[in-house]
Amino acid sequence: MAVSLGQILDPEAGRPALMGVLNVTPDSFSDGGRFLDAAAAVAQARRMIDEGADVIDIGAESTRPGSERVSADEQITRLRRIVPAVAALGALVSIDTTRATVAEFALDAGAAVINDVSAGRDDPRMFGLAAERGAAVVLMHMLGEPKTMQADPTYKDVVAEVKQFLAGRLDAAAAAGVPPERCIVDPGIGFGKKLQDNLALLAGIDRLCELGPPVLVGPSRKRFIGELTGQQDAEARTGGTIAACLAAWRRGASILRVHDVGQVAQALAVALAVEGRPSARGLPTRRRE
Ligand code: HH2
Repeated sequence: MAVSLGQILDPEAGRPALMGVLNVTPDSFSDGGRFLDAAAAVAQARRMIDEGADVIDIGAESTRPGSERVSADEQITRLRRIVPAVAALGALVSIDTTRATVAEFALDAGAAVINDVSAGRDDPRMFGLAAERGAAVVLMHMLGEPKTMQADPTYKDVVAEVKQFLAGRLDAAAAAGVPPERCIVDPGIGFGKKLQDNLALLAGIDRLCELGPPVLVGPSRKRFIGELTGQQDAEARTGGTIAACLAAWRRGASILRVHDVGQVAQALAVALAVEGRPSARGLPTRRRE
């Protein structure tokens, strides 16, 4: 199924799309172990859709700082029952993986978006697969790899460097047959970034928008919120998540990747209403073909 990003983005309404996070992992930083069970995972997906999620992003490998790699076979084992069941709910499904074998399994099971936090660098087959299958691809910036990325990330001008990296990955994707119209770019909040880097990137979203494709941001529950607020419990960082999402949206972000879909949707409904935007009445409605 060739994906048109118009399925999830609605520029006329002026509201961003919401990507609900579903981690089918024992070790994700904020919800590890909660959705390993297929019934619990599908119930969570249904809840996020009811709360206004446009896309459900399913991942079977944690990429938290210091995390260990998970083999493609193990990822597929974790995903086997869950991807088809979530796709059957009618949601657009995104697969959060850097391995083409896992992405291929998910596309066969009903996913339409590949969320590759390595932006096609981990698996040389990823862009070819996306081209062949007409999938949309999220290209995310990461400095280093999850195991070591927070050791001492250093930038001269983080926004310029991330922008240049993403421009290069858009070129690589296009060369492999994935046009920019099927790409989404993401600064990779928390992936090899210090606090000031994350803040500069959120403040600099408008510069990333100049690349052309929609910009996705994933600040949800992340460590920088704890650093700013002292909140050590990741699940209690919803307020900080909402503030980061609204700041990014005001600067042009089109897709917000979040765990707490209902709370973020509520915040957006109010923010949109204050701005007099057309979709201000009620919570967001999903757009599908
Ligand atoms: N963040 C995480 C995972 N995948 N994908 C994109 N495109 N952007 C992000 O910012 C992003 C992502 C990390 O968050 P989470 O999935 O909650 O944790 P974990 O990696 O521990 O499973």
